[in-house]
Amino acid sequence: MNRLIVVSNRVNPPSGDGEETVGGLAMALAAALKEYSGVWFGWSGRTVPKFTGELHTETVGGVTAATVDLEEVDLDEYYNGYANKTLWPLFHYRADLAAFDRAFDKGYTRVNRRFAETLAPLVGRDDVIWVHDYHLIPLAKELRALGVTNRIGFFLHIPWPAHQLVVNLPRHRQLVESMFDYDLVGFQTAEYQQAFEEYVLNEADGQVVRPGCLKGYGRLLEVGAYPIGIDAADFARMTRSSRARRMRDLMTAATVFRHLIVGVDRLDYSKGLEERFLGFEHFLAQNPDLRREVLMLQIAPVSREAVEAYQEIRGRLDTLSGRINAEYSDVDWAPFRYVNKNYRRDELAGIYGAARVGLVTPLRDGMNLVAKEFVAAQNPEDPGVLILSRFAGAARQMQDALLVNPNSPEDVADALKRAIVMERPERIRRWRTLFDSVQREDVTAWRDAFVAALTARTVPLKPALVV
Ligand code: ADQ
Repeated sequence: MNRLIVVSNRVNPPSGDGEETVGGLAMALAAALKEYSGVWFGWSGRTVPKFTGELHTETVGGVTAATVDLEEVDLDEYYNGYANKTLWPLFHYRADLAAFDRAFDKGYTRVNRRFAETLAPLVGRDDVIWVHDYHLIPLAKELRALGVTNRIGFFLHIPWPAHQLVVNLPRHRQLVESMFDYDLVGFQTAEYQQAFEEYVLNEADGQVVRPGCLKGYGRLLEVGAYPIGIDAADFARMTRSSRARRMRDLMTAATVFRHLIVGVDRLDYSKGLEERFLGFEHFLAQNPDLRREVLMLQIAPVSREAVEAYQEIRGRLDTLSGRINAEYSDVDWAPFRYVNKNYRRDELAGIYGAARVGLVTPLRDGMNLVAKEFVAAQNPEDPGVLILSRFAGAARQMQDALLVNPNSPEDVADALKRAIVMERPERIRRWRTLFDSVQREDVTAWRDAFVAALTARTVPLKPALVV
């Protein structure tokens, strides 16, 4: 391999000062690219009246960022449209929120073509291309059409849903067929991989040639599960930083004689925030003796504000958090703090470190990196307890968390009580197993496993026609 070319919708090269932008994908790729003198290609985040394909390049921290501007209509149809109003809700089991609009579909194809046309001239003979996430599923197809024969891999950061959901997409066949233009497609968990295989078997009359190799649409495709991790070493270093310590002290002082319960999520309906708030409310109602012993802090910076479903959930959360505090607060005390702000990662590490409970209860989540960050930030001598949704991809690896059904306020309330009263030996025992896996299955292991599989000889070079 000459260079690794990473392609994702947004490009966030590491600034190295702990102030990286929010978003699990950005965090993971920044860490992954550190070791390669790689190129990171994607949208600049800017719009222009007319698409020109002009490339902006900048080298930051050993990574060359190459970005391109899009038109306003691209943003509406491709990013806010097909990606975030069609694929995101559907792949998170919210078919009720999914919009099916042919203009979105066209915009999605157009932007993927524009990306391919801008990227193709940059690709050297031995470069390996690694495409990320649901915004760019058809990118390999567009690159192949332009004669790019390099190895191209794709990693899906969100769930691949059950077959019955995928068929809701008006052009699901074309979308899945375009995935066969990759050499390797990676999923977060074996469950998502199986769901994809099931689709191919049922809808494409495909077959599993051998484990991890599918035949469909007359072609072969390697597939695999590559659970993403965090940069555990860097996170541990950040946990010891002066900013993290200051934040931890601040939070500890703000919660004397009380246990801190913390949630950190982008404000997204898939993260189960409403259900979590109801779970906390139920806990307060059911446990009058423990009420004054806890403070719940929910950090949820707003995201995707141009999409109506996000505006609506924001309104509902404001109402619910107000209701909980109005019902249970006293003159000297309030049970709930709800903050719509971004924090530096070192500050987040400090907040996690001060918490007795990490409450991570998405309704669906490809993986969930907050769960792993929470574990990495704990004090080994007196660790907090992770409460984790069984519907997060991370639940597979994190069986020593308290696993809950995020849809059930009673389940969440019971787990909160259990976590609050849990004795130190049990907390240490559970944390140790979790921490071992967070360290072992970190972002470097994820990257190495994917890149090794993509560059391995068994992966067919495309176009691979099967007769
Ligand atoms: P996300 O849906 O963004 O990622 P997640 O994996 O939890 O979800 O990552 C969120 C990241 O943003 C974490 O690193 C967290 O620390 C950070 N963050 C959240 N709130 C913050 C705040 N207020 N201030 C600063 N940082 C904040 C998508 C998928 C996930 C998958 C990742 C990576 O939806 O399922 O785990 O990609 O593959």
